Amino acid sequence: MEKTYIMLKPDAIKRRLVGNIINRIENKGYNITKMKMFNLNEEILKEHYSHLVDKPFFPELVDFMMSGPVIGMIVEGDDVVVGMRNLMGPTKWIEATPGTIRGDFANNTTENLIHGSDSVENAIIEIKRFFG
Ligand code: DAT
Ligand code: MG
Repeated sequence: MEKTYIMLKPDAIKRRLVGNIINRIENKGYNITKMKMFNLNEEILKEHYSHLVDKPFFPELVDFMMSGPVIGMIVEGDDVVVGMRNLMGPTKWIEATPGTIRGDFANNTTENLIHGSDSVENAIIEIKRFFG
């Protein structure tokens, strides 16, 4: 069964959207097989967002991701990597259509509620990074 790494960002927790988002994942038929709440640090964020370290918004992204706890989870299902990206909606909130998590709840590109691995290859790396 395919696996992906999902992370509910600090805004999802602050806005009390955790239950709503988990409902969507479960309603889709995916299984959450591991889950933990924890705090990120700058070192792990530089690794996790290594493709973005040179972007002007990187400091803002790090501050936001460290502004409160996150919930990391492993989600399993057929084609779950693409399936979860579809449930999440695209990165830019303005492009995310209603019905998606970002489309329904995000109004800011940085604070977009949820992370999901963008490929099967990265899912394996991210699961190892956050669950060992
Ligand atoms: P995604 O989270 O959809 O995989 P990404 O990996 O390109 O997108 O970027 C990681 C996070 O960085 C994204 O969820 C929010 C933030 N981000 C990306 N592009 C941004 C931008 N142009 N301005 C502000 N924040 C941005
Ligand atoms: Mg990404």
